[in-house]
Formats: sequence, C-alpha cells, structure tokens
Amino acid sequence: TNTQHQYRSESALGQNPLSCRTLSTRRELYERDFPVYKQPVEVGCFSLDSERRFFNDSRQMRYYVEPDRNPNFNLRDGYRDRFIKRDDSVKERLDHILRWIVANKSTINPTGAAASPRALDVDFVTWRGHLTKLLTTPYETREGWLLAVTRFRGTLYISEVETEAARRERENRTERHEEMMYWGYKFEHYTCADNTHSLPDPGGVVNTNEAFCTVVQTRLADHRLLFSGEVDCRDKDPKAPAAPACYVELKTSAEICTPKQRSNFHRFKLLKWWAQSFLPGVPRVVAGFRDQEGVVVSVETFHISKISHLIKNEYNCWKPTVCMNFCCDFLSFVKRVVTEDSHRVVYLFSWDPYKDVTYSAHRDSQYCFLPHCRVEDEDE
Ligand code: 0WD
Ligand code: CA
Repeated sequence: TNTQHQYRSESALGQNPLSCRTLSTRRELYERDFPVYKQPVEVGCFSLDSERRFFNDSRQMRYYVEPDRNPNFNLRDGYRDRFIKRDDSVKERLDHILRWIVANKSTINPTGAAASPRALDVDFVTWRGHLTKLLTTPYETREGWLLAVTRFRGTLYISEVETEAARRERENRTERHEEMMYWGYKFEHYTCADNTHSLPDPGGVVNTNEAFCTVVQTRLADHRLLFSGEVDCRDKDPKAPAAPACYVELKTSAEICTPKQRSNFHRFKLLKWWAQSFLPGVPRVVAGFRDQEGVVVSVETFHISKISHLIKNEYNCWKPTVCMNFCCDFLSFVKRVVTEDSHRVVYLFSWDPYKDVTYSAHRDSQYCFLPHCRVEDEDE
C-alpha cells in the first residue's frame, strides 16, 4: 500500500535523527520483511515449588489431558478454601534465571569464550514475558512499561520495573478481578495431570507459587537471546516431539457470542497469545471459553502457526512482522545506549502509549537488579 511505501525509508529512531535518544513505536515504521527468528532451542528448565523454592530440574512439569469439547468446568470451585496465592508484592526480578545460569554455565558456554572465560555467549538475558510486552508495544494503547537494563561482561540483562500505574492497579484490584485471576489457574487443574499415567485432580489445592519454566536460546536478527518462560504443561505422549514443540499453553477467555466480541478476540487477545507462545516456540494454545459465572462451556485449540491466517480478515489488524521488527529495533537501540559495563549501572527504558521510548541512566540506585555476588562469584 501507499502508506507502507511512504515510511519504508524513514528511520525508526526518534523524531530528530541527530539525537537518537528516543525510539518511535509507530506501527508504519516496522512494516518490513519478517526478521530472522531462529527456531528456539530449549537449553534447560527449572521448577519453583509450592514455597517458591528453585530446583534445577523439571519436577513441576505437568501433562496435558485433553478435555471434553463442552466440559462444564466450574472455575470458581476452590477459590475460597483451596487456593494459595503467590505474594505478588515480592519482586523476584531475574533471580531465578540467574540461578539457572550459574548452575548451567557449561551448557550455554560449551567451549568457554576465549577472550573472557566467564562471559556468557548471548547478547540478552530476560524473561519471555518482558519480550512479549515488547512485541505487543506497537499495538498497546493502555499500559506502558519500564524496563531496567544492565550490561555485565558484555551481556545485556533486561528486568521489568513495576510502573506506578501497575502498582496502583495491583493494590486496588476488585474482589471480582481477584477471583477472575484465579480462574486461569483453576482451568489448569482441570486439564493437567502430575504424571503421564494419572488424571487431573480438580479437587486439589491451587498454589500459584508452583511453576515449571523452560529456558530457550534463539536469535532475532543479530541479537542472540537467552530467556525463560513459564510453561503450563506438555503433551503426555512420550513419542511427542522434543521441547519446546511438545508444550501446550492454557488460557481462559470469555465466551464469544457476537461478531463484535469475535473481532475483539482476534484483535487483542490473539495478539497477546500469539506473541507469548511464538517467542519460545510453543506450538499450540488450548483455550477454555467461560461464561459470566466462570463455567467453561467450550474448549478450542489454536495453532500458533495458523493465527496470522485467522486474523487476516480483520480490518486494520495487528501484524506479526511489526511486532518482531519493533522488538528487534528496540534491542538494537538498547545495545547502542547501554554502553557502560557494570552491575552497578542501570539504564531505565520507559514507554507510555502514544509516546516514544525514552531512557535514563542510574548508578547505585534502587533499580540495580544484578546481585553481583551471584553471576561472578559462585564459581570463583
Ligand atoms: O518480576 C516480574 N516483573 C515478573 C516476573 C513479571 C512476569 C513474570 N515473572 C516471573 C515469575 O517468576 C513467573 O514464574 O516470570 C515467571 C513467568 O515468566 P514468563 O513466562 O516470562 O511470564 P508471562 O509470559 O508473562 O506469563 C506466563 C505465566 C502466566 O500465564 P498466563 O496464561 O496468565 O499468561 O506465568 C504466570 C501466569 O500463569 N505469571 C506469573 N507468575 C508469577 N509471577 C507472573 C508473575 N509476576 N506473571 C505471570
Ligand atoms: Ca497459561
């Protein structure tokens, strides 16, 4: 189209090309060819138990048991009496990933980088969830973000900082909202078993401290990435393809009754679902559609590779290439900006809807998130 041509050659960097201190998030700037995104490879995993303790293994892995297409799962069951909620005022930052890295250095640096024996062979380390936020930024109109970045021995570590708005929202959630947050976890308990030969136990306790996380390595253009993401469950067939291809993401969503609701589902929800699972190479999402009372009335599988076709008929819809190109340009921007290599320095990247990305630098501040005693000390 015309618009596309008009913006092809325009730089994505700021309004003033000489300053290069900001990054635009306007969609038109990112409508280029899809960038190289290598098939993500699982390099490890870890588990967090019911008390949020770290284990360098897959003990929290769960197994998907395909439910009835019209199941009648009551997601409200157990909210009052069988629910242990993780304390989400505790900020874990990159701590679990750093622990995994320390325990698995040999896996990620098989030969040991020649120049610096303890340098990591990747450009970026972060949570998958932070990358999801970057992918959806050109289409986000409600929530901004703050990302803290530290360069340490050449590698850029990205850790989210809660915005004031997000903190206010977390502290002022309605009772209805609190309960609805439980519904997603409850759905997992109707569809996941603890081992390959057992069945789901919806009578058990839902404890949101428990997590199984995959660690994957991949490359986006010239950015080598190492990130971790929480995985709900895997295909229980032992002949299923290797991880991450055997993983299944579980979601709940309001049932779709009108064309307007279907359109909104395509335009907003499928964007988030696609971005989150595409990043680690999780091939499918199983969605439980629930009514107003929290009863799952239908279940549907979405294949990530088919989502871009599903949305093609929506007017002015999101595009995977815009998401990936924006993320790629943001990471390039970070590499250019974050020059001082020190665990004591944090560059804070800040974005609000309809604005450009800006940044500020902070030394020995509240934003420091690399416990320097960890990444460098444990093998010394
Ligand atoms: O420090 C932080 N700001 C964050 C830490 C933000 C997001 C996540 N985390 C940590 C937690 O340790 C969590 O175990 O990351 C882990 C999950 O990482 P992720 O996979 O990178 O996060 P994301 O893709 O946003 O969420 C995946 C799942 C969610 O499932 P749904 O279907 O709702 O997308 O992880 C859960 C949730 O079940 N989850 C969280 N669990 C604990 N703490 C959190 C959180 N803050 N956010 C999402
Ligand atoms: Ca989920």
